[in-house]
Amino acid sequence: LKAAQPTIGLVCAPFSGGQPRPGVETGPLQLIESGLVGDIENLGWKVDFAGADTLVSSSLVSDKPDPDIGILKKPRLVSKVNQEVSERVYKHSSNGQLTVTIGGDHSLAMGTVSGTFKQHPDAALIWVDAHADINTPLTTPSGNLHGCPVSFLMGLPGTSKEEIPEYAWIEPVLKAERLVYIGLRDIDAGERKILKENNIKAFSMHHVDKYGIGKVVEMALEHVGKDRPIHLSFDVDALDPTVAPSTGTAVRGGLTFREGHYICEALAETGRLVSLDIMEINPSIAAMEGDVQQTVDVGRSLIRCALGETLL
Ligand code: 4U7
Ligand code: MN
Ligand code: MN
Ligand code: MN
Repeated sequence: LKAAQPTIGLVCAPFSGGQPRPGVETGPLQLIESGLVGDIENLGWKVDFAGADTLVSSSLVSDKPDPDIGILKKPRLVSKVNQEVSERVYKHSSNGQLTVTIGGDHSLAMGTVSGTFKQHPDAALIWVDAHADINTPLTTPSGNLHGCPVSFLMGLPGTSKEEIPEYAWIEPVLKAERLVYIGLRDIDAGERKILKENNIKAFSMHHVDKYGIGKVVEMALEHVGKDRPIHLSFDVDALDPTVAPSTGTAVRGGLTFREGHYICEALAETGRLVSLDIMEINPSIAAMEGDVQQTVDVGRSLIRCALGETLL
């Protein structure tokens, strides 16, 4: 563990407004109640944690009218919550802490990445997900903002202050060459075009099969530049549904338990991880007994691995 960075800033984000399925807002509390804080302390970190129910803007804004903007659903709520998340993450980050944000739906990455990049403008973003989450207000087929955070962070067409002033606070901090995907297997037509036109590096499940996860992570780090601070945004639906069943947008053919953990371990090994998101655990989704506990346990162990548990 790095002596210069002995504290984890833990941000709890019990939020579901970026997508339609109830329950994902209870993911963070489940992680906390199952022992996440103790896990992190046992690894030798201090934990700076304001509590599990401290995200206030969600309740402040949710009872106000929030009509669709174009096709976008709950656009003001998602914006307000993320502005608050961004401030929280930035505060931890500017105090030299490694930030861990537990969601909640993946629209929350608008806030986490904004907050991280304010402190570390030269950072790289590693996005582990079945989906690219790079739809714009003009391309999204669903209007669900958990499928759009990356486009706002990059300032793609449709996200500018002029086009959508409700999101004027988001700075387009993310350059295409600082972004890399791992685990993709469900991309919309509009997203495919964006990835291509912007030359964004993406390792799909095809590449994981072809090269193996070790080589994929090595190539991913090489692509973004080996010496940069790293923000890892991990959507648990990157994992195969047999590994992480309790999530809202499961897609079969995903990462194995070990492949998911390998990514976290390899990033821990770089010593350059400055921010980590674990997103989209939905404890209300279960086909079988044990699904929720299994998914929460996987979330906890991904976090432990990213914080150095398995480094020898
Ligand atoms: B998640 C989708 F159309 N692309 O935009 C969309 F397939 O954070 C899914 O990765 C987005 O879970 C999934 O709604 C968002 C859809
Ligand atoms: Mn996803
Ligand atoms: Mn996602
Ligand atoms: Mn999802």
